[in-house]
Amino acid sequence: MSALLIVVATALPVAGAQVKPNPEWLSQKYSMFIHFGLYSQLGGVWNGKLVEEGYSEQIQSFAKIPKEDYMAVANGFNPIKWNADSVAALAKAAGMKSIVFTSKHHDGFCMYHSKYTDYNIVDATPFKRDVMKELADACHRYGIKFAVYFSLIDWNFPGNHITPHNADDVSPEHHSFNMKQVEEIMTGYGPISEIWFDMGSLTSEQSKELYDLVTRLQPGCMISGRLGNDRGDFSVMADNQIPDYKIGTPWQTAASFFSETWSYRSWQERGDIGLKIREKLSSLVKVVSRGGNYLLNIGPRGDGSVVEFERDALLEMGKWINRYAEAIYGTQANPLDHSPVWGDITSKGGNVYLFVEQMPENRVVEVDGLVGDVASATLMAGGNALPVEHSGQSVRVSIPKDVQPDNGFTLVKLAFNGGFRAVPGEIVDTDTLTVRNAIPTYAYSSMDYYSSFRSTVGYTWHFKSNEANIEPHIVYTAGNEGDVVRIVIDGDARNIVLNSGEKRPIAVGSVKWGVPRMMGPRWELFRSGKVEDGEERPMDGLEWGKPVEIPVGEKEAVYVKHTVTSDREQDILVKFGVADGFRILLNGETVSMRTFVGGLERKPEVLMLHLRKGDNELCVELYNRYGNSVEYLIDPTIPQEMRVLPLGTVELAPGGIHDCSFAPAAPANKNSDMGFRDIRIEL
Ligand code: H79
Repeated sequence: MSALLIVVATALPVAGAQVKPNPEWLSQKYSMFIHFGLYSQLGGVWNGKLVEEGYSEQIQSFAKIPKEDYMAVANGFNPIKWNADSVAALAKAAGMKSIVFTSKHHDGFCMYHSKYTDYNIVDATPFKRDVMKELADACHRYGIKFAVYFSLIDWNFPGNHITPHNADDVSPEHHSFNMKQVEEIMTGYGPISEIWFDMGSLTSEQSKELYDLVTRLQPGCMISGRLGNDRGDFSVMADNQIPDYKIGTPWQTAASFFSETWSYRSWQERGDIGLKIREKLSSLVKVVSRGGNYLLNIGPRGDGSVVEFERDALLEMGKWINRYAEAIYGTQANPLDHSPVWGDITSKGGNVYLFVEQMPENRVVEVDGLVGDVASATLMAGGNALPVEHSGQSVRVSIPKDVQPDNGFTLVKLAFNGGFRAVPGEIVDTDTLTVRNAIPTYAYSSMDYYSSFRSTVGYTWHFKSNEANIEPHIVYTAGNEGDVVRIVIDGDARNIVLNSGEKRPIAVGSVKWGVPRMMGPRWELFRSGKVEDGEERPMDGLEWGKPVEIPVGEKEAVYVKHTVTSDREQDILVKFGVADGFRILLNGETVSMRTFVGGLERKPEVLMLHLRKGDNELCVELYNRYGNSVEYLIDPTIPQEMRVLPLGTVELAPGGIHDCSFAPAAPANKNSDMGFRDIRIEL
């Protein structure tokens, strides 16, 4: 135990100013992404043919352009219309707070003056100007934060090949080249607000080395989750994806103007600009109301000019954003634990901002779950007071008939005297807090681009009680023996070591296990494979509780399947060995999905399986990212008992509704799923 605690103590940040997560980054909300590179010169056309497959910035891959031919494009790359000041000015007018610029994309061509390769804008083109330096300087002049995109794969690096997935390994030579380039970027371009690592599939050490390098050179620089192995400071959703849930850790959605491409495509059908503006504003509002930053991309032409359609849309969006700046910048996510049917919500201080996108038929906008003294409801366009009723926890604002939406939205500001309180939508009314009646705190785990998923890093409950004191107990499985968890009840926080809990048997009926079957190994990115298709064979020689070593290549998965026949509907406890990626499915439903690549302690999981009467299909996916084997271990013969620990006396705050939260006390990693599938708190 003490060893764990020492590790925890050294991982804590040094006292003083908060460096990460960078508060300035968290408040940005809206930024510009720029895809500008050699590919911009081709504009989605090769040898006179439109290249329709894939993104245009990856035209070298999708048009199968020979390396020499692609490199020769540099001889004609002369973006004389590039004007860094006007780009920074555009971002500013658009309401964007930072610019993320492609220093190097997958093609390996550097848009800055790298001293480690001549394949760069200064040494390889007639233009001979460091466009990235010009942009960094312009940003700093205009008060816009400067940030860089950096591809972790590089098709131009000696020995590398183009793959269809871009989730390539990075050789030691290539990694040290990346390290040197990241160092020159971090030291030659002034303060960098974020580094947007992209693609590749790094080893844990490579991810950590890059993380440490950036943090050493620029401690406040936020690092994208696409660095892999759950090492990022902020999570990046898959391209153009907006989560429909709130995320408890810093996150961002990167979006392209057109889903087909990020970089300039000369033949792109752009459609109606008004519709595009509404689409992108709608995305911005969704992202901000869920607590994220929205990064919207432009793809300048090969001559360096900004496409007028994109410029005009950004300027129009900027006017809208400036009209409603108060409801966007410096705000918090929707305080409620649900999104209303009519749109989205942000909040700041004692104010709540309603973004009405689907005007209700009766033009009454209802917010359910806010308690406080409503001072006023104001139509943000024009500032007129609106009729408002407040009863209990429900606020209803009437929108007059003559109010027209502004680019799809009607914005209402609700001001409260002395602040408001958000009432939880779900209140547990049994005396057991379980994973099923919890409100999860989500993060976003990313071993690599494909092996990314919504992870759970904590639970919250709201429960009813009129007692002044309670004596709660925590119930856990043997798999969590030794873990340290943090439980906060009505502000009373305590760290609990899950140690020597009293044993509480669970009743078990008759269960029969069929002959296990095995599928694979087969090449896969974690959780991309379908567990139902694939050839199965009987797995011989498996003994309960004895690890079996299965040879597996890197990025291969094996699946072990069991038919479990139960004489009744019942819960059983089963112990499983884990792997780099670990997923358990019971009757087609995921029971647990975790990765163990971000520094988490690797130990067997004990999971409760809820069997139905009759046959149950259990499938265990073991994904191997590193090394050359996985160990399969399963043991249903472990003692069928939970562990129970008293938490001591907890004083409840006055009032009938109380809060409880649960999380690991010092998670090795903020993004990785925490496990604890079967935790319970008995009140
Ligand atoms: O720079 C942009 C992309 O070029 C880069 N990330 C963003 C910010 C990226 N590289 N690889 N990937 C994203 C993975 C994308 C894979 C796919 Fe597809 C997107 C598979 C299917 C949709 C690309 C587009 C391949 C086929 C169509």
